[in-house]
Amino acid sequence: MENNNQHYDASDIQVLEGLEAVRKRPGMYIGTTSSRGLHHLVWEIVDNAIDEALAGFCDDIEIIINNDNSITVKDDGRGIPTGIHAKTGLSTVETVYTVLHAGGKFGGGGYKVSGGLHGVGASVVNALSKWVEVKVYQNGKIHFIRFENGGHPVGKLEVIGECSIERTGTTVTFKPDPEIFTETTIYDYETLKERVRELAFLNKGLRIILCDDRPESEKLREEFFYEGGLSEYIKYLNRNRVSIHDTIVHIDGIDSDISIEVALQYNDGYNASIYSFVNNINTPEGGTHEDGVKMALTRIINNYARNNNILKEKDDNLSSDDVKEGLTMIVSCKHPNPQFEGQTKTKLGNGEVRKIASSIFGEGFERFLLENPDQAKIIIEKAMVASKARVAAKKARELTRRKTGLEVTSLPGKLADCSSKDASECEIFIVEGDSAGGSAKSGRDSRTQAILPLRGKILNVEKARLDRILGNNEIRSMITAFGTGIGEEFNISKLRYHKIIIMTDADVDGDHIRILLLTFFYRYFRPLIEGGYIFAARPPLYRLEYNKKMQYIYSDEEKEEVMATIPEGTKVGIQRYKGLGEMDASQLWETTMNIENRILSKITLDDAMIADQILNDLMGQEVEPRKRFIEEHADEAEMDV
Ligand code: 1YM
Repeated sequence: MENNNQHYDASDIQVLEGLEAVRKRPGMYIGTTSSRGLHHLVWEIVDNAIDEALAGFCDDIEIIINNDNSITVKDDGRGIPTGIHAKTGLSTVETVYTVLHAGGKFGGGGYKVSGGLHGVGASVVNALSKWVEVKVYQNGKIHFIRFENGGHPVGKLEVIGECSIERTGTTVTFKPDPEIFTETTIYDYETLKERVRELAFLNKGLRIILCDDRPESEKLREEFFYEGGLSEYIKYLNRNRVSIHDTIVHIDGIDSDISIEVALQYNDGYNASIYSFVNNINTPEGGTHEDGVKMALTRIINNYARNNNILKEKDDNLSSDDVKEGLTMIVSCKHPNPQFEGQTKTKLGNGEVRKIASSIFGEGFERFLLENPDQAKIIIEKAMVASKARVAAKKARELTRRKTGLEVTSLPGKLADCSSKDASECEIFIVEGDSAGGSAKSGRDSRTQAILPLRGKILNVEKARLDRILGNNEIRSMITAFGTGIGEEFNISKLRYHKIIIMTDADVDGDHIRILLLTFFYRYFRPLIEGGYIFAARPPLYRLEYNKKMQYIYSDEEKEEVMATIPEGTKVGIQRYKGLGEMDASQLWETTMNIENRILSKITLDDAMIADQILNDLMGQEVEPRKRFIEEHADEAEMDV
């Protein structure tokens, strides 16, 4: 390798050592080398293009899944600087792609707003790729550099052709290294599409095109461009809901380099759907940006209701829960130096943001109410009704509370509790149907495993308010069994089982029940999901018998794999399990409940969020399309551990 830098040996070695460190511990840089990590690489590159768009130099981004599952990302920005970088003596392009954390520090001016959770940039993608090619269109020339085998440059950045002087931009193609991504190197179009859509909503006016050039995909090409940004996002989220006022409230402002953008609209439902983002990253645990906006929402609604004598002197203030009923809202904050906190580092911690978000949103929302008195009235009426229902719910809730002292409310009759009182070792299986419940009861380890059979369909909590939800027997049994209480009384330290395991049939009805349960947990027991207490059991789909051997199979792919290893001619007995009820107690124990060989999927907030969205998409649909939809999408609401 030739290099003008006199210290070239030392710095060269340093650079390669840096990239080597990424290859040794990829998890530290991209979280995981599973499919999720594979897709993460795309966002690391796309983020650089989005930063260029946010800086005002780029309008179009194109993402292509190529034939060989390599990815091309193109933008029409200024192009990564091509000159020699003073510190490294290498071209800036090479520097950005080989020096860890090289990102914006080299560019100077403007801060980097986008960037994934790990925000580590192009050099990490390079380190984890079989090869990378970068083309920069600048000053009428096409500059090119290629890297191979984890970031080794094949040559220097060189001019390989000419282009029109107007043409500028960066095109990057990378091929993830199968030695790193051992689980899969196949890109999933739908996964990319979800995030691309989100990015387009979050960055109004930015056009993102997604293409799938793989032959089996029949050349998919979709364009995502939302002139209205967050307003269109709200419209999209509310597409299956009935809104109660016409105008989507859309407010934005900047203070001390921190920008806040909020859009909202109320619907006739009872739940709140609030999504917040910092620098285009979802913050499911919320944080100061979300808090500030929620505080202002409650404050402004109460002020307006008092000033207009809708709330009388004797009335209590509307609570934060009251004003959230039926609310769909997105809060997007762009911050030069965000601090992330919380269990999953997805909660904004910067204190100064609370006040800024509250005052920017508060001012805008107050103006909206004053200028739109008809809509203001509808919104406030809704909160008033919610407030009355809250009182009714409180009464209903008392029925589910396990009373203290002499008045001990018994656990639900259907529950077969475990004998251990040490919650950390206790599990509760929520089982679909009485017959499976029976097998589970006789098969279990009764010291640590409790069984709660569910009889009827559980209520769709998207369609009911808390008081009605608490009237549902199946739901009441669960709440009582968990021991935590619900709503304002929720107390996680009273949780009686540290594993809550959903055990449903591997069919459409089972999927439906699981989606209903996940939605219920997502809406009312979110800390249980965040704390990692919720799981789905994975019962086997088949039992194979061949050569006097017996084997349980958990997926169709696994079945294919195993069948391929069995020589033709061999007699194979295949039993397909349609439901848990078909297994006797010892089979159920052996395959699905025994800690030694069972498979559990831990439910993440993402999974639950998807379940909630699936349910929303289903509302109001006929039964048949609903079943079909569940069949197609149920897998999305589950993730493997
Ligand atoms: C397909 C990926 O990387 N676009 C891109 C990257 C950069 C710039 C423009 C850019 C940034 C700046 C100045 C600046 C980057 N530059 C750097 C660095 N698309 C893609 N488009 N001029 C051009 O930040 O000041 C890092 S990324 F560090 F070299 F400036």
